[in-house]
Amino acid sequence: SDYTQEPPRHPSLKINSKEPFNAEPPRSALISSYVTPVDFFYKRNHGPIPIVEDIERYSFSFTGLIENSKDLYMKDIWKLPKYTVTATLQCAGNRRTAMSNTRKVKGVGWDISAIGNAVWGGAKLAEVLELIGIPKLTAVTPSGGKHVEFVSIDRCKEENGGPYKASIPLIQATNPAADVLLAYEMNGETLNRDHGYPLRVVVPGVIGARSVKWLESMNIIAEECQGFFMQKDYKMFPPSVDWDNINWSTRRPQMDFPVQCAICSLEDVNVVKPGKVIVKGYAVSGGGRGIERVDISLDGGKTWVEASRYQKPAVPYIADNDENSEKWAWVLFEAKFDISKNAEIVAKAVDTAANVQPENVEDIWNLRGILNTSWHRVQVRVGH
Ligand code: MTE
Ligand code: MO
Repeated sequence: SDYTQEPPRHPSLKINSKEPFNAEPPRSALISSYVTPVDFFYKRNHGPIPIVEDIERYSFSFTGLIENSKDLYMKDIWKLPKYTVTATLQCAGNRRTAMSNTRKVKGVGWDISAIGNAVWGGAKLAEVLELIGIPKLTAVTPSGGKHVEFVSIDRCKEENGGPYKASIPLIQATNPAADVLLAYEMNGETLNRDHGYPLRVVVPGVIGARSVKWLESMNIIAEECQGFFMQKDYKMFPPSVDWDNINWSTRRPQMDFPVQCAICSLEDVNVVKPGKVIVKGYAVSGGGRGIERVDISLDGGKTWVEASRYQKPAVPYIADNDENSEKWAWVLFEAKFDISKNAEIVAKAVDTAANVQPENVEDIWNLRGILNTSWHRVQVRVGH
């Protein structure tokens, strides 16, 4: 593996692992704008960043349970209508460090910023699949294909030097309302190398691991992808399962992410002056479920106050008339308080299906440290 040709990155990113490059922005960067700037968007990789030099010659292949295999070029993708979807991408490992602090877990450590909200531009996967003869809303092809597998150009050690891969059900891939994109733009600019240049998958509402970057091929397959990241990782186990008694086949690959929120305006180490404190952060849920409410407590969860929420209705350059165009995106929340003494400030969100975050991280502890969605707590000291 070769890390000598990595792209330049913003110096304020906090590096959790250098090779492969895994980094997140400071908390405050996430709340300074509704759409996360590309430079401050977390970067989650499992190998060196591939280089695609000749965009004219770049192609990806379609194989598997279809009549005829086919290669598609960027010009085939650019020809299709361009959709822009505002979607929050979140790594399943977001907030892992806090889970590991209660009982050790395996995986790259992350604070609360392995998440970002971007405007992705590209072709709808449902329309790309039509090019190879698979109609919209297909659950199974005549030859028994039920999943679409995305295979990358990159190479990673978990796959023994093979490419990163993942799959989603064909019915989701062919459903235009699921907004699955083959994206070539991020925030109105050409996708950069770190985020998947020239072409990546974006699966809104689903853990980031399924949004495969640097597409090399797509396969129509009968069973879900058997790759490492589908079968031996990114599964949610109960707290009783540890490395000596794990049976990976007993659990399904995680897809939708659960309701989540975090406070980004404060750090545990903050000493604030008595008076106004601003509690600001993000809240998001998976599967297209919106955020119904964000509750804030100044006394460790005994009493609560509702925060105000902000979500952009639609950005001007979005030529999309879907009324719900922001349903895959986070909301930013804010509440102001007067504080005079030390406090444990807590945030918890409720989604539109009335799902709530679990109170304690211990109850959702799992050996891989995924989906830490416990109430987010910040200890604030008041000083003079
Ligand atoms: N795709 C490839 N080819 N290789 C990877 O390592 N990482 C996945 C996903 N797609 C990955 C990938 C994971 S775990 C996440 S969380 C997201 O990409 C991160 O996307 P980002 O780096 O654009 O934020
Ligand atoms: Mo991830």
